[in-house]
This record gives sequence, structure tokens and C-alpha cells, in this order.
Amino acid sequence: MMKLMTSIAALLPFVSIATAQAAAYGQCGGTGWTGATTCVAGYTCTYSSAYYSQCLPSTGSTSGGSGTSTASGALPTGTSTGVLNTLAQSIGKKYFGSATDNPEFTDTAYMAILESSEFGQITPGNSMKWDATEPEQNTFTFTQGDAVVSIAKESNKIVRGHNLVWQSQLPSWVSSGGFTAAELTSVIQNHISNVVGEKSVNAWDVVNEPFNSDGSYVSDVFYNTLGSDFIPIALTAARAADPNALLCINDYGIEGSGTKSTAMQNLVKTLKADGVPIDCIGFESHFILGEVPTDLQSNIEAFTALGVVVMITELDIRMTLPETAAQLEQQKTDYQTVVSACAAVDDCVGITVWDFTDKYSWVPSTFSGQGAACPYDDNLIKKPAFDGIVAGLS
Ligand code: 9MR
Repeated sequence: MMKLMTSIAALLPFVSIATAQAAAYGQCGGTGWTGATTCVAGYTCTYSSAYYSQCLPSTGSTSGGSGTSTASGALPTGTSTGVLNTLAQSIGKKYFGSATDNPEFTDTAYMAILESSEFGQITPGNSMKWDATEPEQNTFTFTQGDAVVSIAKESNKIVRGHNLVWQSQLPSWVSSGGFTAAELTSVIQNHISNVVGEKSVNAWDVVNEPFNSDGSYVSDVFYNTLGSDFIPIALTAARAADPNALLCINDYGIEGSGTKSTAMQNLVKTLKADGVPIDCIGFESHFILGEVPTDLQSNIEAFTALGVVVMITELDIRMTLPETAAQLEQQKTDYQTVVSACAAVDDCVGITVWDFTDKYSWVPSTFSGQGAACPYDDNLIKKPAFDGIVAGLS
């Protein structure tokens, strides 16, 4: 049940909370959609564009967001034996990594790949977030996060800490605490000084997803109480807690040029001018098949020119299910495009996929009828996308 609740929370930055089932031919998804995301019996929520999904008659072959393909015929697989992290380091990157999550640690076949030298870095998908680490004020729980750190240490990986200040997965004692600006400043500082410091964590997403798509700040308890000052407050606290960790701001929708990317660049300029510690920008990179921004590389360069490094932090490329051979080939091309763009820029230092297998991807439970976003399939078999990554790193 907790997991389900958490998954619903995942909708917040992208779509919105589901209510009842949508009617036949009704809207059931899309950016900013706040209504139902599942359909009445006999209809399937079918992706049309990033802005619109519609309940269309079920064909009997769609997966309904289970993440399991029912396409007929053999699908192509990846054939490369290249080792991702080794290749990444051979071209000067710090790492190639994957997100992971604690419930997956009992899956021995999954763990064999996660712990292999394929990946030099891991990001906890949930276990270092505020609700996991400080569920009640000044009561800290590191069990789940420590389990991730242990795996990293045992398998010689670095960790990206994710994340410290975010409106989502935020306990209500913070979001509804009624704190004054001074009190909330202390709350942020106390959270960060207690959570930050583990030496295996060499980079932190100190601030996560601060901007709306129009470049305005998200209206959450942090912004509403402190204005944009919550950002320097958090970054300064993080630097005090760990002088060696890279301090990042992480967001989606900034991967191509545009209003949101410009807002983030302006923020970086302001922080730099004010002497606030800011080392890196995370490009989440949750892409839609065939829609990788064409100016991804030049946009990475626009950030690195400001004196920060860029990390691709949550890469996946989703498609309408059931996947076809043609879609998987397009996905291979898209993964190669993303990886090549980072490879081409010295200060794009690392790439993380938002879990390496479709078996544990967040996509199907969030975008009905969408999935197959990762480089390994549900059965932990390499997809053509894996070969695309290898090509991008070669
Ligand atoms: O992968 C995470 C998923 O398991 C959680 O249910 C969800 C809750 O918000 O968060 C997911 O990770 C998100 C990340 O923390 C921030 N960027 C978007 C990711 C996908 O929603």
C-alpha cells in the first residue's frame, strides 16, 4: 500500500493524482491533467502526445500499463558485450550508473547485474528522500539509505544522494507545519546536516525540481515561506555538512533549450554571483520515444559554460506498449543520441539510467499504456537500447 501511495506521488511533477475512471473516449492523461488516468471497462488509456491521452476501445492486446509486452513475434535484443561503466570511464566520464530501490535487493538475478561492473554508480530511487529519512521532526532513519550505501561499497560504486529538498515525498509535518521563515530555515538546515555526510555519496541533489515548465518557481512550502532563498539556504547547509560532495540542482524539462532551461541557467548565474556553492545540474532526461531534444548537446554546453558540471541523472525513454521491433530500434537510436551528447562534452561527467530494467521502471504505473523505457527488458535481457548506449560511449 505504501508503495502504491508513493507511486501516486510520482505523478505530481508530470501529470496528476488519479480520481475515478475516465469515460469512453475521455481524456485520461497528459501534462497538467488532474483527472482519472484509468478508463472504464473495455477501454484503454492510450497515449496520444505528452499533453493528451484518451480512453479508446481496448484491442485486447495492450498491456494496460503492466509493463509486460504482449506484442507478437520475436523482438530484437541487445547483442553488445561492452561494459557500460568501463566504456564511460574510457572516454573520460566519471561513471555510468543506475537508479535502484530497496525492494529490488531480494531479486538475485537483478542484483547480479546491478552489482556488476556494468555500473559504477547507483542512485537510491526513494530511500534517501525526506519522507524516508526524517519521517517525523528530528527523528532520522537511515536503514534504507544505508542499505544502498552498503551495496555501493561492496561493489565498488559511488552514490548520488537523491534528494534533500523537494515538495514531493515530503512529510506533512514539513509541508503543513505552519513554520515561519526562520523556523523553516532551521528545519532545512537540521535535515541536511543530519542526512548529508556519508562519504560514498559524492554528489547530492540538494534541490529537486524547483521550476514549473514556464520557468516560475513551484509553489510549495519552501518557496511560499522563503521565496527562492530556500535554494541558497539548502546549498550552503549541504556544503557545511560535506565539503567534498558535489552539490546539484536536479530537474526535468531543462534538457533542451527553452523557458525552463533558461530559468535554471539564470538561477545558476545568480547563485554563482552570490558565492553560493553550486557544482552541478542534473538533467533528469525522462524522454518520450523519438522526442530527444535536438539541441541537447548545445544545451549541456550552455550550462557547463556557467561553471557547473552536468549529469544525466534519470535517463529513460518510454514508448506506447506493446513495444514493437521498430520502436526498439528507435529507442536504440535515442539512447545513443543522449549518451553521445554527454560524451561529447567534457563537463558532462556521468549518466544514470532510472533503473536499468523495465521490470522495475516507474513509467507504467505513472503513464498508463506506456513503458519499455529502460535498456534491459522485464526479463533482464539486454535490449537494442543497450547497444545504443554502448555506441554512444564508444
Ligand atoms: O522512481 C521513483 C518512484 O519509485 C517513486 O514512486 C516516485 C515518487 O515521487 O519518485 C520516483 O523518482 C522520481 C525522482 O525522485 C524525481 N524525478 C522523477 C522520478 C520519477 O517520478
